[in-house]
Amino acid sequence: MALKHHYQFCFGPWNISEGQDPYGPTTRPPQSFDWKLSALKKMGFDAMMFHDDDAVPDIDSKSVAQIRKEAKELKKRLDGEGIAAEMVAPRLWFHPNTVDGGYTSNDKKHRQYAIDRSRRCIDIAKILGTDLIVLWLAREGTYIREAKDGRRSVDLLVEAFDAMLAHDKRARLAIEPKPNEPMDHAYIPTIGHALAIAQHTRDPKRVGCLIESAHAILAGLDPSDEIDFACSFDKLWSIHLNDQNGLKYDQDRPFGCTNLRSAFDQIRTLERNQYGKNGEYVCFDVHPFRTTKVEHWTAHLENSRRTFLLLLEKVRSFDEKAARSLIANRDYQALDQLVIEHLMGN
Ligand code: GLO
Ligand code: MG
Repeated sequence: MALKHHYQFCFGPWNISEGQDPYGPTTRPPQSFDWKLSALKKMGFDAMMFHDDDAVPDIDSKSVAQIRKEAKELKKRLDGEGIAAEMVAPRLWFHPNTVDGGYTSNDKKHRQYAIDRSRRCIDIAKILGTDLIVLWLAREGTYIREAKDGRRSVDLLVEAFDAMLAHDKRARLAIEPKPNEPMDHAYIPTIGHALAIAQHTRDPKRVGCLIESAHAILAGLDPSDEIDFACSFDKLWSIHLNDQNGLKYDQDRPFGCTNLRSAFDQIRTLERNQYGKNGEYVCFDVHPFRTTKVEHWTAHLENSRRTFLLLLEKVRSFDEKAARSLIANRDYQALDQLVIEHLMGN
């Protein structure tokens, strides 16, 4: 019998990627947005994540009126398919104006571009029926420490967040921290930083966070601790589950691929915090391996969800009573083995 649960799943069009890396070209042909949307539906996912220019392609060449018109058309299509938009994120890392960062660029005109584009992103989100704006602050950092003034960058980030909060009184900003890549160092590397900067804004209640497993690992942190920390502030508004093998380039491996025990801990923490009960989604920010053939193109998404659900069973069948008594006796050695054997099916 299928496991009863309340989780709703989603992914973004960029998660059906073509295999390009810094050392070589794509290994799979590009697929249309329509194809990706129908793949999502076929696989039975509930929602799609969007960058602003996933929703309205070539956004920079379009007027505000045109952007709104296209967003409305997309909303109609999503409604027709029964697919929700989980969030919209301004893609502030492609355009020449964002080479030196968006909100923290040293060029005033470029900072203005980033804020204007973020406002358009918020307009799109509103039309698509979501109040959630995800801010992965890709280029808000430096390659060399002397290039920017760190203190000023914090002020500039707050200024930009305030402009977004003022633009739409209902919009909520979920900051997605990542310590590095593409930058050497990012200004908001962890959930602690995200929640601290929220307090500086004009409406801290509307600034929360999104945890990505791989990003926490890259920061040398335990993703489940990051989850607990964010949840203790009621600020975990979205999550990107995936996996990461050590401190390397950002790998976006299938959920559970590298560290099953960590994946188990992440779900256990989500369960304990009742994540998803307020409509938050479980998103898989995963990519196919470069070697993946076209006919296996979406397996990483279905597999991530399958692993999630199998581990959810493991979480629910874990002997919490036995764990509690081992904890009471400070027998963490036996607790360790209890977890290991449970995961191995004993
Ligand atoms: C990259 C990020 C990226 C974001 C996405 C949404 O490391 O994880 O995939 O999640 O662009 O803003
Ligand atoms: Mg992500």
